[in-house]
Amino acid sequence: MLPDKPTAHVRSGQLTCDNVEAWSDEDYARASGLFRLLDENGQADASRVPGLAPERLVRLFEGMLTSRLLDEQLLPLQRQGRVGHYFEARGQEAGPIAGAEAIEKTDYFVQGLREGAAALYRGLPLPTYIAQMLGTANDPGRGRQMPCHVGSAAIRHVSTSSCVASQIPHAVGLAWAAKIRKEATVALCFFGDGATSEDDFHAGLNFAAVYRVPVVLVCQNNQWAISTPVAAQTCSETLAVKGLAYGIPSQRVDGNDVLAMYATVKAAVDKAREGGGPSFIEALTYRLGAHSSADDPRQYREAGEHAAWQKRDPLLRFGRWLAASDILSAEAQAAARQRIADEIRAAVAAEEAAPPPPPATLFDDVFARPTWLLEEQKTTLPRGSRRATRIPSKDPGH
Ligand SMILES: Cc1ncc(C[n+]2csc(CCOP(=O)(O)OP(=O)(O)O)c2C)c(N)n1
Ligand SMILES: [Mg+2]
Repeated sequence: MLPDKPTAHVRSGQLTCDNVEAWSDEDYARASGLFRLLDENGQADASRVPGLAPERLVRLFEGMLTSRLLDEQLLPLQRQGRVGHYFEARGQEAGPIAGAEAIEKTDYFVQGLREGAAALYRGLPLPTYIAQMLGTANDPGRGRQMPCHVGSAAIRHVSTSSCVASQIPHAVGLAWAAKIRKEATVALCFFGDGATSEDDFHAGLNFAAVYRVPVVLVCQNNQWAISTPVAAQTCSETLAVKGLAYGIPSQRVDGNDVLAMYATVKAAVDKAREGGGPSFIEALTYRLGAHSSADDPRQYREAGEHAAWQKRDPLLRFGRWLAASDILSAEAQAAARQRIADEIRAAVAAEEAAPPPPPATLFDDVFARPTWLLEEQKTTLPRGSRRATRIPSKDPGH
């Protein structure tokens, strides 16, 4: 699907770029057009649908639904002061779940702000995910990160680091390390349209192309970076054409079409694994919710725009196709909604009963071998602060 040029090689320690050919009209059309398999009414040409078993297609739907239901339950908890801050993924679920399906356990998923549900899809237990949201003692990150910053070494899911675009060099570095070690590992990295104006984006793409690393870069173009519309973000025709400038095969895809996203990411991942180098994918989508729980998009968006994109909801489109294809009926979809919503409610209830991380854990994971200074500070923790108390959270903004 994505072409395999230009090529750059590192030969005997020396970097050389050769065989650099101009992009063809076809390559350019991939980056400036819009690849889609499911139309806006949820219909698809059966001969073009990726050959996934029905169980995988159901799993994709349930993965997207889980993301949606987490938003439906956790944003209200933020409003009640029970979660510190929240970033919804509503409307953008297709890309991350398709990506999670397209990679292997040994690959890295490097998320941006709104792809946490991909960690659940790749095996993170739901209670651990909720523990991160609430910052309880069961959070492997020991409550040190903002909510929605889930990470897990066990499943190779890299937490977002809050600084927009900083995950791009991280993902490129992971992929480069895999290449040096001759491991068949791919890094799949997500970021937003706003990230494409950051220096880390430019450095990351350039490095990825020159060193031909096995990274797949997915830009979730949800058309807004807080209140900045994408038209004010760039003068490029599309975001995907930026990839071509760095020598990276690039494709623009309907990001609300989970089948097109899966087909595109899978092709790019397979190519990267076979030594074909990086790919750049622009996923055209829309942020149906606010930027975060500290934002009100009514201040800067037209109501009509939102209504139009609600009709292109990725869950509705895929749900219609699954029902029409006799893979998952509307009733079965409603039952899945009920079951997953109950699981989330139960996980939240259980985790709200858990204590916060003990203050002494502040000293853990700072150095592999703690310094004498940290050891001393740990022993001198004031008595009163050894027992943690839960403080009702005030949204810090982001
Ligand atoms: C380097 C940096 N600049 C600014 C911010 C504040 N900020 C947080 S998210 C965001 C917008 C990001 O937009 P985009 O990349 O399109 O991702 P989206 O929020 O749409 O998913 C900004 C400006 C930040 N976190 N880091
Ligand atoms: Mg954006």
